Amino acid sequence: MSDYKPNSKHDPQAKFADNERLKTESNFLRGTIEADLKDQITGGFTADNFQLIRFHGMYQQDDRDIRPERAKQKLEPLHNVMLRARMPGGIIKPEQWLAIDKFAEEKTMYGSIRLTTRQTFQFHGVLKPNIKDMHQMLNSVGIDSIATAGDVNRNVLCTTNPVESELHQEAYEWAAKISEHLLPKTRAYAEIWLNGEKSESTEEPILGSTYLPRKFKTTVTIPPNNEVDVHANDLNFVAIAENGKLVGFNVLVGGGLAMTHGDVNTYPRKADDFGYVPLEHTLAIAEHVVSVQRDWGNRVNRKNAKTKYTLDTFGSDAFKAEVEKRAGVKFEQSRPYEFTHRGDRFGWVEGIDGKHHLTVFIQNGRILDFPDKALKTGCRKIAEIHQGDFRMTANQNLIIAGVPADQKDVIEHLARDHGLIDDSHTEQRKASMACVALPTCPLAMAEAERYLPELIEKTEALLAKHGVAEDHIILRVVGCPNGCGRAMLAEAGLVGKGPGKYNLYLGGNREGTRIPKLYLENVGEETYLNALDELIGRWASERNDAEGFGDFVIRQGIVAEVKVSKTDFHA
Ligand code: SRM
Ligand code: SF4
Repeated sequence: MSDYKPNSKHDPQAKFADNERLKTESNFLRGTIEADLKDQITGGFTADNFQLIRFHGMYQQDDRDIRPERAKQKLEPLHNVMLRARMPGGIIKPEQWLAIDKFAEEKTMYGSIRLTTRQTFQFHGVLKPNIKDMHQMLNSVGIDSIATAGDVNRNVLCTTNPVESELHQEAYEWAAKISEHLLPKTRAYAEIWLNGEKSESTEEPILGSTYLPRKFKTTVTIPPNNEVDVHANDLNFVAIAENGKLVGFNVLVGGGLAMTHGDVNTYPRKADDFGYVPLEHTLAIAEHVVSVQRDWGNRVNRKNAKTKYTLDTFGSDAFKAEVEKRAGVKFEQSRPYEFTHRGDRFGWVEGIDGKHHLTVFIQNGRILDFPDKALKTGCRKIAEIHQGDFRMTANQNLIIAGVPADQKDVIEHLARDHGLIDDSHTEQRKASMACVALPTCPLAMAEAERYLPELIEKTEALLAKHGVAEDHIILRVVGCPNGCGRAMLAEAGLVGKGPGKYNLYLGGNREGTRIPKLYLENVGEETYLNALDELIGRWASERNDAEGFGDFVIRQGIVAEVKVSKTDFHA
């Protein structure tokens, strides 16, 4: 179990965070969720259960647009839950799609399926009486939502690359194995949501009885595509292949993007390269990166509890040596690899197995029947006839994968008829991303998803004005500094500060290997668009061949490069 030495490197006087108490007292994540579920007086979950349902993949929310009106009427907020499914590698079968489509349509307040930046989907607006049915529906088609939130290892990402099918299949299998290996062992989920037999408390040999100090994120990545944004993750297995066969992984530890406005002890940070391990050590390494973080991570201050801070507190070398000691494995010298891009490859591609794969752009990942585009109906109609599978990308898009040649035409027709293929989308639109933010996210300080379409149009106009309409900037907007839309790896990232007010960060690169730096603080649209207008103008006329916007602003010294986050990010 955990050999966490209270505060050895952290504040020796401080008390543990309250989340530690609630995990300890939760009886392995059971709490009193079942009793709460029967309580009709409130639509919400009370006391510790509000946090504990997260470990089961749900967050309590309410629609912030209608909150003031309900308060005026002396009604409690319209409590509901958001559910996030566990989908290692983002692969979902057509029959599963049809089931989630039906549930979204019939039993959620918003009717949408929301693809996330971590290769899964969310339902928003599930009212209490429908929660158990939802889990049972998911279970009936082989989906669960265990550990997609809370202080555990989350949904494991894997590069969606159906083209090199063999390598991808192997990498995907590792993503699924790592996900299983690091899952909580408690039976709480089955007992509460699936009417499973009641059991006594459980052992958590990997996570420990108080689980991890904070959320933990893992990827399996196939270079040269860094679509999963490794530097947003605590633990990354970068695939190394020889003659098209996977032989092992370079292991990158300690990435993460969140910060708190005004708190210089928080910062986005890239992952450190620990070295190469052959395949057979993968699970041991995963287990012991987790176990060291479990035991050394800060359980006093949740704002400094993620692996990135543990590395900066103890030193990356000390952390790595402890992983080697516990796993009984020495990291070898890293094998060479390169990330060259991270966008999705839209349109059709043919895999080495002769199957065809269609990547479609889903703005903000929001699958819904919009007045001008019936995206949800289109996906449903495709699922009704599709013989392959769907893959959700880490850029909130969707791949209709494994299509035999004789079905290509019919799928393309359906996609076009329902707006899933739209040739008018610019490169800029396809390179832009936002987090959910308002109205469902309780932490949003400014709009993101609802603002993105307008911002894209304005950015497209600036590119056109400077004669570079065919080019793009990796542009990301987030409603607060938690950074769920990964603005802290964008070439231009807007981070919400207050209604209509953002910080503008510049200088990430196209490969996703550089953290951007603050350029403008707490400004409104006019100010940041004027700044972008000037900088895009300079970029268009002064850039080197094919130089990305982020590289340009660094080369020109418009912002300083962030090399070591701890010292450079706030300097
Ligand atoms: Fe996130 C919290 C949405 C990816 C960092 N995130 C939230 C919550 C649950 C708000 C809350 O705690 O009540 C948001 C729910 C909004 C809603 O209404 O749906 C939320 N995060 C999302 C999603 C849906 C954004 C999206 O538009 O796709 C992504 C779901 C991923 C998934 O399927 O698991 C999402 N969140 C991320 C990422 C990006 C990534 O992982 O690639 C990050 C930054 C990377 C990182 O972790 O450093 C991210 N979310 C956070 C944080 C800050 C964590 C920290 O280190 O301090 C929070 C707040 C927290 O944990 O306290 C948060
Ligand atoms: Fe909510 Fe902030 Fe995450 Fe956006 S970045 S979804 S506003 S927590």
